[in-house]
Amino acid sequence: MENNKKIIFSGIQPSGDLTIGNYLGALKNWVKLQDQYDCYYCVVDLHAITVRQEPKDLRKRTLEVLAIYLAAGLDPEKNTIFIQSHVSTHSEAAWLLNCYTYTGELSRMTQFKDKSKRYGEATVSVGLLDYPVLMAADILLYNADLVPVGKDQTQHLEITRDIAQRFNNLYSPTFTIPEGYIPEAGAKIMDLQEPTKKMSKSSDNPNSYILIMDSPDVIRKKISRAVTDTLGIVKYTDEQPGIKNLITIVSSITAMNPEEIEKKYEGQGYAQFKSDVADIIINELEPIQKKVNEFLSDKTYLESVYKKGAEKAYYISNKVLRKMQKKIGFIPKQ
Ligand code: AQP
Repeated sequence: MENNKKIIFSGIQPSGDLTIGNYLGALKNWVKLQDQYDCYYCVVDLHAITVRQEPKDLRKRTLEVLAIYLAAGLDPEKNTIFIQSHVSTHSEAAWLLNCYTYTGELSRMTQFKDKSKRYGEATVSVGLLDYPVLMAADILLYNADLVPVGKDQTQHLEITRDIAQRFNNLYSPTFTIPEGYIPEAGAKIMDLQEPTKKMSKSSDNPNSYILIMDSPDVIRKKISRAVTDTLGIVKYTDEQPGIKNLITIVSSITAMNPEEIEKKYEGQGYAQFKSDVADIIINELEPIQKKVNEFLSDKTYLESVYKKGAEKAYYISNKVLRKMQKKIGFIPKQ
């Protein structure tokens, strides 16, 4: 369906169980965009295998992530929701774009440097180095105008823009040059144990994150163990990164601003605040968890969603892929 809405592309890797970082930083905002934009939301399983995945876990998580997209409120009638590996144009376009990307550009990426350090240089795959090129293919194949990204992903978006410009200059205008889209309520949620680091689903320490599917008891325990400080004042300041992070979480769930939250807990210690933070998270997640479980028990429905999404995504992206092939000088199939 052609329309004049701006196009958005985004995705989450099924590389671990999703955290409230993924929910508050990405999903909750995606839901707000679905009426205003033409959105493509993808479960990026091809990206997930840039680090080793257990096949049965990957299979299970891919469906779980899809169920979470739906449970969080993404409507498959309004958005194109699909699984990346079902749409072969992504891998094909990534190969082509590889030939317009320099190894120097890729080896400078912070995520590549961080993950290579973490997993050990000897086991770093070419796929991990190539991650940004696949991401460029994802975005450029749909001529996305906007890409909602967290701060951690802005470098990758820059490289997407560089690759697109390079291709456009070499041949003729082919790709829309995408812009980053940082939503107003786009919070960055930090690690509960090391609040100067971002909360990450692949962290080795389960106390560092809250999963979307964590039970109320687990959420209470993790919040009560969250690192704070000895000042005893609920204040939104860089000097108290742990408390600041908890305020950010409350603020992005309740829409109360940090000043209102500070005021509410004036003169109280951290115990009451932490107990309320846990309740707020539990209340937000409980209905989503219930829906996730309902979706997961209806595999036929999930299948119908991802099949329909992949068909539409293939149709749109194949047009752009063919344009790329033609400009490069490949002989058309028919
Ligand atoms: N802590 C966070 N705060 C705000 N937003 C976050 N996102 C992730 N963590 C936070 C946003 O979620 C989207 C999808 O992320 P991804 O799964 O593609 O990869 P990621 O950003 O690398 O997320 P993780 O959890 O840290 O994954 P791993 O550990 O596998 O690398 C993005 O929009 C991201 O900004």
